[in-house]
Amino acid sequence: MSQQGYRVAVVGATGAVGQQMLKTLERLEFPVASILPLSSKRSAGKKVLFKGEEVTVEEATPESFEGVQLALFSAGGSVSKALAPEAVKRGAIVVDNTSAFRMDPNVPLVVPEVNEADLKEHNGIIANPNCSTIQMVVALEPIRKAFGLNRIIVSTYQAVSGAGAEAIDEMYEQTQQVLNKQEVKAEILPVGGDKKHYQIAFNAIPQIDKFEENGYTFEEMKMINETKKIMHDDSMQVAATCVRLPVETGHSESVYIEVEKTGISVSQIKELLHSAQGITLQDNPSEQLYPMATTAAGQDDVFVGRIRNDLDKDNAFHLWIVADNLLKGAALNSVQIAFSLAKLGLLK
Ligand code: L14
Repeated sequence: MSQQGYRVAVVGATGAVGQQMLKTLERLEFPVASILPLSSKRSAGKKVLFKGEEVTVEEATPESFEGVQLALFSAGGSVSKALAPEAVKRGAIVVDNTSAFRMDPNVPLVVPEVNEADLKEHNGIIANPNCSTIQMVVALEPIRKAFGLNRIIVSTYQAVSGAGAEAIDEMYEQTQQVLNKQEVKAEILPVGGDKKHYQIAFNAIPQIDKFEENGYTFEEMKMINETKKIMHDDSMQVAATCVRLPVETGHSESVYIEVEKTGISVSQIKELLHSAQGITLQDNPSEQLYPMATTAAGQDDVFVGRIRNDLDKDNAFHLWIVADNLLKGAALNSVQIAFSLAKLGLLK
């Protein structure tokens, strides 16, 4: 680190997550000596704001990373696959927010509240987990540590901003089209690259990312595989159903868990989560207090509420978990990884 900090590149700087990365670096005062916003050729030349200054976005090439110490990637998996190794070759540490390297056994997959120590095993690239995975493991790790965790069944209610800035525009345009009684145009959601597109306005779509052979979507399999990797437990039973809603920002999750210990009470779980790092407990039915996307949006914490005992199974519980998918689900977690790397002496 030079006296003032690190040279930091943000790849995908004009995107929904890239924009939040710049804002979060600034807001949390990460030691940035100089910022390098990078993008595809298409967005190069645009300006982004960093610490009150306009900075011109450059096209990302292998040579862009000369002299860069930290590179935050969020420009899609193919960009990461092509350029992250180039950045590492030139001495940068990469924090990658795509699914390109997450399940690579040589790449730590990190949520600092859960498995910060895994960073020590890095080989230049650190993967930032999927947004839905991050908020779930933050909320469940204190429970797993204290009581053991045998099984997770999750259904998600995911915001459109996870699919990018263009998907947000599509939702608003469709909403206007419905209100104006015009024909609704669907060109992006559920998945940009898939064959069919469906209206998201006033709808709920049970598809996020493409389908795999086994009938699950990639998003669902990401949640399943990433959770086991982050929690270091391949034998944990995990199932997921991922659904897109017409919410701009904030993923919600209905989560069923079975803990290992018997005789655990709801108030014990509440007590744990109340004092846990990065979690805000919002759970008071008599006051109608519970987490919602609209109140979690713009916040750093993961919000947990609606904690109940299962009525048929003694060691089972239901929870409702909400977080800002662009912040803790993406940009904030990446910046927290950067802080952890600096703290552990892993950033040169
Ligand atoms: O795996 O469309 O990081 O909401 C997270 C957002 C995949 C797409 C990931 C979405 C992405 C997803």
